[in-house]
Amino acid sequence: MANLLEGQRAIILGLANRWSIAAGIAQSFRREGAELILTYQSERQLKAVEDLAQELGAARLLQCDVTKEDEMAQLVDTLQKDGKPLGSMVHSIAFANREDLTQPFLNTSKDGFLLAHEVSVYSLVSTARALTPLMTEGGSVMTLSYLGAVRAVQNYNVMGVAKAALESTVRYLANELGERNIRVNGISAGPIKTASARAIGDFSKILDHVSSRAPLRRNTTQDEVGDTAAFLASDLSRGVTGNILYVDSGYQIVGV
Ligand code: NAD
Ligand code: IMJ
Repeated sequence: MANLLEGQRAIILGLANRWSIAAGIAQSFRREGAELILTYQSERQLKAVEDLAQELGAARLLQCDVTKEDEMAQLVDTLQKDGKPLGSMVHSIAFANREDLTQPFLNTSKDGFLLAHEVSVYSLVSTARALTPLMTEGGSVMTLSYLGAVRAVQNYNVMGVAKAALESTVRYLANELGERNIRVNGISAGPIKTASARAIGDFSKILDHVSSRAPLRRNTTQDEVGDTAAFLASDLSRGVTGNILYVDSGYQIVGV
């Protein structure tokens, strides 16, 4: 079969290092022939992502902190000047204050609640508003979610509430953007040891718990998420929008 994304321009937001889910997605997209535009949050990630972007054969590597309007405007300006239509956009960004992922949920501060929602949810709305005008031939928008959106997962707390809002955002955006032939979906990934996960205590226990109970009896990998993302970016998924696809070894379906 021909490469799924041959000739497609794709932007992937949220690359921090080679363990990032965004890196797994970039690798799948590249293998399928996409032209890659990668973004990272700040200078802090620059060294790690520079080498990675080169390895991945990225066409562009741009800085974009989603809380900074000038950086968002600069990003859109750069892509507009390239004058090529965008085929897909991947949103792989989340943040909450560490204390809000360790303390009781009841103690979540208003600032912490708003920060988590600004970075992890509102940014899907703002990036979609900024970038979908470049999807002049239709397109595919996707974001990353987690089971904590629909279950009470220990310590996930305010991030779970934010992911619930993110999944709802997927449905509202899908409903509006459908008339421009732009599809919007979410991938709910099983636990993966990335920088955002490593910071969580006992993460190895979570991985062992899931891999012993999931139907596939193993943990999820970045490349499994990457290949589902490639499907969502491709014409193979042309009839799929407003959905959350679980890439979690089947863990989500299991009961006691
Ligand atoms: P990661 O740390 O590699 O990626 C998170 C990214 O968010 C980083 O690149 C970080 O720079 C970026 N980010 C944070 N604040 C930002 C801001 N203000 N502006 C721009 N970027 C910002 O970790 P990851 O696990 O690859 O996370 C990617 C996505 O996958 C997140 O939405 C996360 O919730 C989701 N997810 C992760 C897992 C897991 O177990 N690792 C499971 C399901 C879903
Ligand atoms: C995160 C916290 C608590 C439980 C968790 C996670 N479980 C999993 C994650 C069970 C799988 C990872 N995950 C799905 C995330 O979305 C992580 C988001 C995140 C992580 C951090 C750590 C460092 C920090 N802020 C963060 N903000 C968001 O300071």
